[in-house]
Amino acid sequence: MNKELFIFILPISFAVFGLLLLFPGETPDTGQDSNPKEPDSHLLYEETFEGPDPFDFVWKQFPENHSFQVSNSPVFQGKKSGKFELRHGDRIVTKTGVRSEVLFPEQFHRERWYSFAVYFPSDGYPVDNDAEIITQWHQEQMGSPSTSLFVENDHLIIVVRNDPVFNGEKREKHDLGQVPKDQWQEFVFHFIHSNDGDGLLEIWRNGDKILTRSGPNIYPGILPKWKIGIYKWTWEKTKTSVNKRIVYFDNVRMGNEKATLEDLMSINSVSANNAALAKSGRAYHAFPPTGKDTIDCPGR
Ligand SMILES: [Ca+2]
Repeated sequence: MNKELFIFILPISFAVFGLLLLFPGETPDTGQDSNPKEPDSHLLYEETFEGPDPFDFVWKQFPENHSFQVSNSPVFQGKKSGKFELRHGDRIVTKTGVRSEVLFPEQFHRERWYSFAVYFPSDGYPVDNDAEIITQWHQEQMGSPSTSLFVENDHLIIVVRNDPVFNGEKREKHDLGQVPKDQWQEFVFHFIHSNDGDGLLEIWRNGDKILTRSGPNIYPGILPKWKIGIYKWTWEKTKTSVNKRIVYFDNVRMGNEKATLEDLMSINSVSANNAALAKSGRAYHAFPPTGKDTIDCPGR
């Protein structure tokens, strides 16, 4: 651009800019919302254990140094996982119960998605003659969790309570099969938390749907808070046949009401998942529900 033309255009440019500031008029519709009300992601929380401060968004209920550590092996994805360890004799850091757990923040919507990959090492998780909870949905001040995933007799068992008669007989149990040892399993839970007939609980394992349960799944009252880790109530008063429990978690996620199964799963199809795991030398195994009803222990 020559100098004369530049000197001619410059004041015109300033004048046009000034007029635009004084009279902005209609902004052309570009089809894009410059102030979106919803974030792009449907995930509210995600913990992969790859960052410097894992679980910085939860209440950590870790009584001892061994209660939680970031681990380099085994890992589900990335280079790190979360190792939860509970030993008989661990201090009690809440009102009751021997536990190494994290408590997620309160939610204000009845529909939520939850997921994690979990690994039970055969040397750190032998068969016990007692039960523990590895994830639960707990309504504050209401005793036993309304929904929880138990391990008892080496089986994974979903327990659902919806009656405020705490620790009573009104429990529904679904046996999800034998505890898979020395392999990663990814579980996805879709809830419509409700004490009424519109309640819903769906569960997938490694992309396969293993439970659909309609109907009430909480006590009347406030919405539950999510917990993962290890909670073993019996150890507060007595021993069991083991004195240590180790469970690894990875890719722990919570999705909002707009989330889908694909948002929660680490790999978006079972076939892709199996292919990826086969390539990495691991393999998923299906454990179809047996329907066996074994559990007879309270928990909170
Ligand atoms: Ca990881």
